Amino acid sequence: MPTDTTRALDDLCINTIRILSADAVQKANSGHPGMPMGAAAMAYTLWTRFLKYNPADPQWPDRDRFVLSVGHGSMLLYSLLHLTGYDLPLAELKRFRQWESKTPGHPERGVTPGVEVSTGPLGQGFSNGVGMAIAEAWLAARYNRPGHTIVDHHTFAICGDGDLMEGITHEAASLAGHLRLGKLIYLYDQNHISLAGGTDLTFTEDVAARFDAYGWHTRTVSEGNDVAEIAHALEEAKAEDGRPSLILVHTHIGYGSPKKQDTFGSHGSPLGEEELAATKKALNWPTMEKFYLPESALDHFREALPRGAKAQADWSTRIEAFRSEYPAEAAEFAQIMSDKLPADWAADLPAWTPADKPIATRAAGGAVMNALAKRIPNLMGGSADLNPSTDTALKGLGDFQPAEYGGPGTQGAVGGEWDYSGRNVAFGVREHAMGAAVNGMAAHGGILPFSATFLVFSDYMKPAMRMGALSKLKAFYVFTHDSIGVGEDGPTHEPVEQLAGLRAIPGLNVIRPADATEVAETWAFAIEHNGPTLFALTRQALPHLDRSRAVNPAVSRGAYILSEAEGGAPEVILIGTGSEVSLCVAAQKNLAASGVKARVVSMPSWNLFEAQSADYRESVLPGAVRKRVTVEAASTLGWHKWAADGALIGLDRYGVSAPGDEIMKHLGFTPENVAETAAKLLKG
Ligand SMILES: Cc1ncc(C[n+]2csc(CCOP(=O)(O)OP(=O)(O)O)c2C)c(N)n1
Ligand SMILES: [Mg+2]
Repeated sequence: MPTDTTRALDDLCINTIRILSADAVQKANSGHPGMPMGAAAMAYTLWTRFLKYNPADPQWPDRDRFVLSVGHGSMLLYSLLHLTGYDLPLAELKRFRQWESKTPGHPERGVTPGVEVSTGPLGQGFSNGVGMAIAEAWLAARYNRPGHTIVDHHTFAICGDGDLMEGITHEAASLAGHLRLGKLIYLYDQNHISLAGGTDLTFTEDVAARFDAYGWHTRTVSEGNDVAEIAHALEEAKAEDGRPSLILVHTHIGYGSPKKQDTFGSHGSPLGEEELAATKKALNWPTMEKFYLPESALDHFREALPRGAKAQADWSTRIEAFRSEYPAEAAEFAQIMSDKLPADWAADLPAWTPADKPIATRAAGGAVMNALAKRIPNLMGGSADLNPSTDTALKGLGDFQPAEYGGPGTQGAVGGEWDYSGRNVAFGVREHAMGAAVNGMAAHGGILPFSATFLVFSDYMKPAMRMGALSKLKAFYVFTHDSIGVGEDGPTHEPVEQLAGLRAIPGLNVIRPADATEVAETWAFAIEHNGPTLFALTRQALPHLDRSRAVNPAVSRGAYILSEAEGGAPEVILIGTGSEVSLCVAAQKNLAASGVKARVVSMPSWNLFEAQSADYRESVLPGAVRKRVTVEAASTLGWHKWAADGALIGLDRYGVSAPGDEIMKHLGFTPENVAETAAKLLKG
């Protein structure tokens, strides 16, 4: 039983989180005080009694992962990070939400030590956590040996009503339940208030029943300020290793504020000086002084430092023992955890020649991924129920599944081991959660994760990819069926405007390779690059391009001269991407027959080209050659940037259901149309 003194210390610590958060929001005159005040007790209990972390080494590989899915409650996390001794001085909390502070409005990975993922768009953090738990389970299955447990940590999150309303968490929770991710433990800050009112306006389902149905372990904590009750629920959740856990904690938003507690008024605005003072009084806070931290509370929080150092030292001892018995495995583990590649990672990359039979770039992608996966042990991922179409199965490398359920005989199983060591994740028809889970796998560390689906469904994944790009996560988003070349499935399945939107995402490398060789180069770029890469691959077969007249062909440069004009300087430049590059090559021949000198530029990636030197860009697209034809079976939005005084061949309408090659012809994607358009330009 807790003594009165421990209770008093608990209360003091919990109030320290509340007041510190409210003070910082007040000083910034901006932010969300209610959430930290309501969830302070659960956060305190987790961070002082359960969470395994070392504030002195935020990157320690075997730390528990903590995700604040309710990113608007960022001051809760910043308070915890400061109080427990991370490198986040109080001065930074005093600069909450200010220019270049380490305490941005919502947590941002890479800005604040101890922030695992950027959160704010509700539902993303919840779903990142599922990816983190996948990563942990895979690493544990691959590296732990009897007597050597070197990967053994939990993923905790605090989520809120908003998270659980979002569709993405329905997908992610369903997936986590299916996968039986027992080391996933979520605290749900169930305060019945969201931004614009009470949840009786919007959200009245039985959340526990819903999660029970997903196969989660659920438990309700009826008094959200009761440390003992919260601790008991967390113990129970930790003991439950066959199911993820959701602990529904009944809390009061804005707890302690006489006028604003339990109101949506405390959700997203400072309490106000008067109400802040009244809150301090109501909570028996000893002073009105701002940013006051009681010494005994700080001392108690700072016990995290020796505790964390000891936990990490114990782990280091275990790693040493592992290394002496399993040197090769230990070396591989060290390599992947430090995000390094094996020296021979590219050794098996396939190569093609123009004489080879045409193949779809999705098929080339599959061949390349399988070659990479043989050498790169931590390349893993899967598709949203599209393995037969995306060609992204890693053959024979196992199905990431709970060993006790189903089995390798299951229809659609990739083959190999059927357990958490499997490298193929069946994400199911859950694109949005797939994107966020892949981000979580990347953020966890130790995994090079990929997702796969049709390009048209990138719309279902885009919010997650935006977060991946913002956070510079090394993730591979593979998309196939990248144009009207899809054919018979028709306009619902034929992307038009997607590329334009995706290209507008800062930090996302969008690459649309033109043939199998460019696919291999795209993968090679992605594997070595820090940050996310998006692949746009075809369903239909494409010829292998002849590079005998190319100048420094390299996808990594974004665009290059694939086929230089014969007989002198080019009069016109034909710029294509993906499946349309071979049309440009054929058009070049047509034009040459009538004496027109045309250069063909393959432009797999706008953003990579933009990153080149001005000299290089000028060498590919000389300012003096202003007649250009751009060819892409997608929206023309943005192509004016490259076309100078030229013409755009694109698709500013929906596609059609018909055989793909017929659609291409009817909608103007033919060598003849490209050549005629160029000829007209030159005449005009
Ligand atoms: C995807 C998304 N939609 C909308 C918002 C804006 N928003 C921020 S917090 C919030 C309400 C969240 O409610 P809840 O999780 O209950 O948080 P609480 O009010 O309890 O702190 C909304 C709508 C957002 N951040 N992300
Ligand atoms: Mg709420």
